[in-house]
Amino acid sequence: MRQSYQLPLVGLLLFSLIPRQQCEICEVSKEYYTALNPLISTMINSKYTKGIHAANVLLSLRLGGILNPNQEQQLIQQVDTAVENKKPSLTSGQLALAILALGACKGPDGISINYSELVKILGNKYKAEIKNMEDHDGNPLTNYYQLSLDILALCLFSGNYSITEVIKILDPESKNYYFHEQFSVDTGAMAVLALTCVKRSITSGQNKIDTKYLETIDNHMESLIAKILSQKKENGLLGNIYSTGEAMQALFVSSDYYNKNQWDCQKTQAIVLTEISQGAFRMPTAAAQILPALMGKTYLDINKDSSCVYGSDNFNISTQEPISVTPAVSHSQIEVNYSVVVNNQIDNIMVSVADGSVFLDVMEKAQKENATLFSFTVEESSWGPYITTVRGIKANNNDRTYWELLSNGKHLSQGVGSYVVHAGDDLEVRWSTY
Ligand code: CBY
Repeated sequence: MRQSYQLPLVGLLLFSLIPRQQCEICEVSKEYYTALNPLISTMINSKYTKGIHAANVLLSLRLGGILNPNQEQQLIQQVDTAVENKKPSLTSGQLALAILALGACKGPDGISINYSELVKILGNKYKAEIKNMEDHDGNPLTNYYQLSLDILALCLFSGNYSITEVIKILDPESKNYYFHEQFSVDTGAMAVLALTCVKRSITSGQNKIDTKYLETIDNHMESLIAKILSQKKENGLLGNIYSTGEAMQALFVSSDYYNKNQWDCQKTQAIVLTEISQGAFRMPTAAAQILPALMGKTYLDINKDSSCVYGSDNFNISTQEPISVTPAVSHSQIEVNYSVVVNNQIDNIMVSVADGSVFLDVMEKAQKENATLFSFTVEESSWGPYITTVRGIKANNNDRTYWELLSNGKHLSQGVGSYVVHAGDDLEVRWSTY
């Protein structure tokens, strides 16, 4: 064999010997991309009143290479304007998500984003989260899902953060991974993505001193992955349907930390595809959080220096009927029981609402009938309305309190704007500690 033929072979051999960060990705094959159309039309047709809530959608569509430059520009504008107008009032995670979305890839030209300024502000918001933990019994201003988004964005966009602090914060034993003693798969998954970024930056970096942290990071990841896998359900879901997409991303980037037989990616993918066809992802944010994993992408593919991909021909978006967010409300009325529970005090009322109504409609009806007992306030979140106060009692992250939603005694996995009530339901908002 002549030398010129041998060279590529030698190269291939050497390449296979280089230790790689293990990535085991299962993605929907292109022939089945039509199954993803409902997600894409939900996202493209979503009309967010607050631009910042579009960040998740923008990030997801850019990672998937789905938009054309025109659609992309519109969404960028929306997110960018929201960031500029609202900078001081954004939570750390909202800003982190906006940075990830705006810098997901390098666009053709258009508006240039001043990352360094935004990343500096994020660094300050992240510091404020840690300060709050010091002052309030380890409780951040927001939550660990957002702190992980912060670390991920600071890590991917060369912001300032201390590795020792990250290791301390993201310790798998922290109470902040749990709500009602239940491990939050969404939170754990985001922490794994953040830790993976930090780990990669240490291994590819110049600073050899930092390599001493690798072992602790490995231990954290191994433990978090075990906790995520312990929430694997018989049908393949990881946590619930809304945490599965991000958990898949975490498992894609960390196959070094579990055995192949511990997770059947195809099974998880199959149940998600079934749920898509049954309309489980009508919320744009829900659609945005599941899509990357189905296309074999993760938030670690974000790279502000690599060119964006546009308008995949595999999708035929324009002809798609948008899925309406609110299910059809019929004229027939149903009766439900609604109660507000504070410690041992229960106040309840029977209300009748149109069939197909959501939890929020019930609360509004109850408020109309008795404003003293059933008054409440909501805030718009990227997952729809979020109850902040009931009868003037306010949720507070410093003491881990919130208004919990239940139906027939069971904790709901949907918010007030999306949970469709059934005749005879026993609905409850309960003053709880998570
Ligand atoms: N995002 C965040 O900051 C939210 C992070 C998150 C882990 C999030 C779930 C996961 C995600 N993928 O976005 C989260 N929820 C948190 C942290 C919280 C807490 C918020 C307060 C805090 N410390 O920041 C808290 C109080 C424990 C919480 N979620 C409450 C609730 C209930 C809201 C009730 C209300 N007052 O309106 C509710 C409805 C549960 C209940 N039965 O009371 C709830 N959450 C649900 C259902 C959800 C899921 C939403 C699913 C859906 N289809 O609507 C969720 C995806 C999410 C949003 N919560 Co929380 C979790 C899941 O089921 N997989 C970052 C920011 C930039 O956007």
